[in-house]
Amino acid sequence: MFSPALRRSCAALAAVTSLALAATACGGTTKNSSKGEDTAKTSDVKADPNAATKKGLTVAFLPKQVNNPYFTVADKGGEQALKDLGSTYKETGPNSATDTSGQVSYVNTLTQQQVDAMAVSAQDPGALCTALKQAMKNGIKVVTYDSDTNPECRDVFVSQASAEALGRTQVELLGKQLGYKGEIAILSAAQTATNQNTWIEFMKDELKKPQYKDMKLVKTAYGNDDAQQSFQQTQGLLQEFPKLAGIISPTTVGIKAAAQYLAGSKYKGKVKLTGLGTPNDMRQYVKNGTVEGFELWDPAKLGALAAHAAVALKSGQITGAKGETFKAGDLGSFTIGDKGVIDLGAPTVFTKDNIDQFKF
Ligand code: RAM
Repeated sequence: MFSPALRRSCAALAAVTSLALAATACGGTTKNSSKGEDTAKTSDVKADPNAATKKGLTVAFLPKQVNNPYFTVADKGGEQALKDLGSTYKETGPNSATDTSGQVSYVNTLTQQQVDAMAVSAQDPGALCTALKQAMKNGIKVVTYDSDTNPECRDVFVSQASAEALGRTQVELLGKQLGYKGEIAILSAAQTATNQNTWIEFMKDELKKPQYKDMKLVKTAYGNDDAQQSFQQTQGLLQEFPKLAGIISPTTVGIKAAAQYLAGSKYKGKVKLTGLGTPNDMRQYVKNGTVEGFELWDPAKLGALAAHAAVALKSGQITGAKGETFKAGDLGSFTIGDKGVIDLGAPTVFTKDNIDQFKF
């Protein structure tokens, strides 16, 4: 749409002036003809599924948190896929899962650097929106993966699995382990995390079904995807609710810390724990009887799918509209669903019977 020189000056202008001024001067707003709204997305452009896959692109991964082993694995998947596609990978991001302003700064820096696309796991659904819209106005494709923003702030969201299925199945797993009885708590990540909050809404809805009438959610605690805070929050839950029967922790950092606390306490094997964890983190707790079962998707495949989606967008094979399909290498073909969501597939439940088959 813009010449490289104009794009460069627009990005430079955005860096030194107010975003609104830069947007006006660069005329970056595209009309969404179907809705008659101003949008940063180029939704009037048609996808060409047969367009050649572009090479030599730079795709940046911006996870919620860089020192979280889950994102290390996910982003490595993205790196490998980009290598296979002949493009370049880079990763940048905050150390803490509650540093939303840090994430905003990283988005702005990537915009100034004029990457071709970015894959972002958002700490908050709205906080990154102004920065991401500015990126899209500069021709950068925006993929959210793992944790979404509001839909208008990105081109597509690469989701680990259906959010509804993830929320409901975690309650089912705990229900079975508890004989459908007792007080339960949730140990989540950051209070603003889009992915955890969406799953928790479905958990609450699942708990309304008759089979859960004797299970009561007494509290949702937040460990902020920090090992120490998550450990302390688990300890706090058991002090506050001495009759607590079970915990769901829909975060790899949270479930590991909760397992560590339970394993060293009198509650080991008595208070049930499930949620979302990596097999590598949880293996010892499954083997020592602290945890019976939990679930997750393959994070490397999630990262790889995000990379493929970014390159397909930049190549013009997809625009983010419902019904468009694209190929993602060994992962197969994917179709974009409602609100630009692409689902990776069904998660795996890990127990002592299968955990040794999984090495991530
Ligand atoms: C943590 C993060 C991530 C989530 C996983 C399950 O690593 O919160 O966003 O998807 O857990």
